Amino acid sequence: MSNTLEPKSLTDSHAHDPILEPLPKELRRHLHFTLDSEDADRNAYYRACAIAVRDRLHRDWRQTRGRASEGDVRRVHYLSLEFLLGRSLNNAIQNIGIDENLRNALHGVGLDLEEVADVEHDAGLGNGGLGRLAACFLDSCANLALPVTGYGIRYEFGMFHQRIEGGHQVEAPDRWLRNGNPWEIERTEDTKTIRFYGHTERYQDESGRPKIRWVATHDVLAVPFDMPIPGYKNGIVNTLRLWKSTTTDDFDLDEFNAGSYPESVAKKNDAEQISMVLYPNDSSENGKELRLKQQYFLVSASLQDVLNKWVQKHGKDFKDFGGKNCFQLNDTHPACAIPELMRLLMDEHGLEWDESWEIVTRCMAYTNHTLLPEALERWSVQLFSRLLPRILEIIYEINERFLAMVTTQFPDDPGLRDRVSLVEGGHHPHIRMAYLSIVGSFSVNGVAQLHTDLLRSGLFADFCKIWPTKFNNKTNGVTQRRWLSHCNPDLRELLNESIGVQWQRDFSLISDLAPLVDDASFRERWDAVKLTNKRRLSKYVLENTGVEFDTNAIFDVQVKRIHEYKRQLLNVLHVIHLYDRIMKGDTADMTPRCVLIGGKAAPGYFMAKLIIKLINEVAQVVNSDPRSKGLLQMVFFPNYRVSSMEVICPGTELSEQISTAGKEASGTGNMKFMMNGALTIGTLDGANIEIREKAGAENFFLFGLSAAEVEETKKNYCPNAIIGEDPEIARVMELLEGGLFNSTEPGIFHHLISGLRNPHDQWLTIADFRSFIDTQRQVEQTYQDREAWTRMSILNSANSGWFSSDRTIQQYADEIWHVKSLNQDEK
Ligand code: 26V
Repeated sequence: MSNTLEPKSLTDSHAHDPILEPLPKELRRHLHFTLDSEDADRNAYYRACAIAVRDRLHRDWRQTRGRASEGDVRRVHYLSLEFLLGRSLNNAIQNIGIDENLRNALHGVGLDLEEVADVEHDAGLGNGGLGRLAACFLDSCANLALPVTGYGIRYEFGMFHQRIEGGHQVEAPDRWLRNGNPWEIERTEDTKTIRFYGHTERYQDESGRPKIRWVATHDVLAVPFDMPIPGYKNGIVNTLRLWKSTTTDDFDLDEFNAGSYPESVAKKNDAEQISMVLYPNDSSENGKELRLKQQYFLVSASLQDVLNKWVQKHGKDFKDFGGKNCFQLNDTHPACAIPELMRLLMDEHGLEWDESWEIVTRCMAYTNHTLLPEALERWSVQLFSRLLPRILEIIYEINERFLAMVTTQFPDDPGLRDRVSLVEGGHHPHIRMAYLSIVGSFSVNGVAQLHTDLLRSGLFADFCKIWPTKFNNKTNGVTQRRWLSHCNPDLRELLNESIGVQWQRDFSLISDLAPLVDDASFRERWDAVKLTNKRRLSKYVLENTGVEFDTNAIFDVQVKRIHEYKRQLLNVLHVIHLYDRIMKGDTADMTPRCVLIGGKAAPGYFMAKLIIKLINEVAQVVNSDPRSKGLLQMVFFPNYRVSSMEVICPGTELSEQISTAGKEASGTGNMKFMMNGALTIGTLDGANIEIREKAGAENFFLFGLSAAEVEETKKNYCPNAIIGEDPEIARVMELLEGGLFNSTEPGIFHHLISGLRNPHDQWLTIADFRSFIDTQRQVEQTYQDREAWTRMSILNSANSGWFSSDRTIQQYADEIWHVKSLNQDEK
């Protein structure tokens, strides 16, 4: 059973505060008193459960806070504009080991735990990979008992809800807080004031030193809400602190006194807008003022929080601040932390430039998550000077001093200065946030080996010449507790029985699975688990799309944000090819296949939305043709989110990781599928390369151009020639161009088609199509050899130990943060 870990583990009795009653009694008490609920339905019970579980985390939460501050240990603050947490109930009860207790308590009142847990709305405070990574990292930090606090924004509206109407994506607001959030605790006593606008002025302090102050500002309040992050049966509960914006009390006093009460109340809206909505964009930067406000709001509130606590303990002695604190910047979004910490130290705490800079560059570390030029943040100087005048002055000074250093140290490279300047010149100068992040940090890391190599040799080559040792790799990982143990309970039980239960804490132990490939009865059980998960997925697909997947077919899945570089279009072209084979009657050795594609498109991303439309139209044609029966089905899964992946990944057999090589920084969905025994069809991109290395090349379906070949091919790319010479590809284009999938809406796919045929197509879809078709054929053949497939599946899981975020976080802790486990002595 999952809750029979070693003695140090928390059973319910350990989690049991002396002032708490047994669970069934607590549930009744919360229904009756806390919620005053007349109904005893699953909604009411979900809330009662959540409160009861939160109560059980409480004592450890307080103790963890105490231990981290008492010991004067080095601490980490993970700054991120996104934390894509998903649901908390199941995660919390598993981590503190009360899952069976709660199941029984609910059973006693005629309810099913799964049904009750299903009431919880996902906390969708992120777009995709970057935000989900932050959530997996928090889980791993708690598991490893590291003193790490997450800092983010408590968006009122998370990632939008996606519906499909007439094949098109329709966005609706995500009011995830509508029924309240039982996991958060508001801490008004830690409220901070954040400044915007105004101007700076020079003055002399009491001792006659020249100083600068930022005046005539419009201030906003930041109120923190804390969420508990429980470790896995280790007595640790860390904190995610999310800031909500609100108006200052004195903000509108003049207007208020002048009798304009409604106007002064209306201003409240301005302030509250800052934390109102998550930007649903994960590539193109649009320079919106509100977005920069969000970034500075998060950074200023979080830094003030850390500094206030420091001053309470150490007074104005900042000598050791850099030695005891580390800020990890999740991409450049919180890059203002660099000038803001300079400002706070100099303007608020009286330090000089040099000592402040010494502190800042000792405690900032930056993670880059993308090579796509359009996703690199640049902010107009004009906007900066209006919104954050003091911060801009500091950035200018950082730049001046940096460029002076460059000129002295690299006299032989006169062009270097301009190339590395934090300010991009021209008529409308901009601040390059990635460059600011590099200059202000002691560590810069990429998120997979290839990605880090490409950063070193390409985007950041000049900086690598200046500071070669700053750059390092930390290949991403995912938490096996959510992405295997919780989401795949049947596999969890099979693993527990076969290799013991410790893999949930130490995932390197999953390698103990490998010898079991030769055990026929184990393989049979492995297949049985997969079948159960395929049935569960099939039911879920039916409920959400109206299409019933045939569980005899191979389940082929691509779920992720919709983006041209991720090439969902290549996947669709392959489905069209299979459909063509069906129409031609070329089906003798065809393996039945169910294709699922899911993901959200940024609301302003025209091509991505068109791809969604095409997927829906192809699905419609394929599914309604009786000739496809038993051979091919396809769906677009609507509103793909964390909780849908929890059903999708256990039931998947083939994981599609088909981005143009050199474009996907890492990928993390690829790791979730691997753990759950799916085989990957993929390019040599991001972490796929490491997945293939660990799984063994013979257990991975590789296709397509490498990153280096992509660059070569671009020099002389003729998609029309490839199409002309390959009848199967030509036929796919013919079906697409002939209007088979848009018979009532002529011409709508014109932009997709001309993109494919364009010699400047950056994504080289046609270049990789033949190789993709051939490799998919190999997939089909392998699948027909059931034993071979099962062996490959087991070996993929067995070799996925490296992709636990526990491993990633241990590397951050050892190599960047230099922090130790709070449970060190007990180890
Ligand atoms: C960029 C922007 C720019 C416009 C405003 C909103 C916004 C929000 C997020 C982003 C960052 C996108 C970068 C990103 O999500 N990268 C993904 O990071 C994953 C975790 O490291 C990685 O696995 C994926 O390969 C990478 O695409």
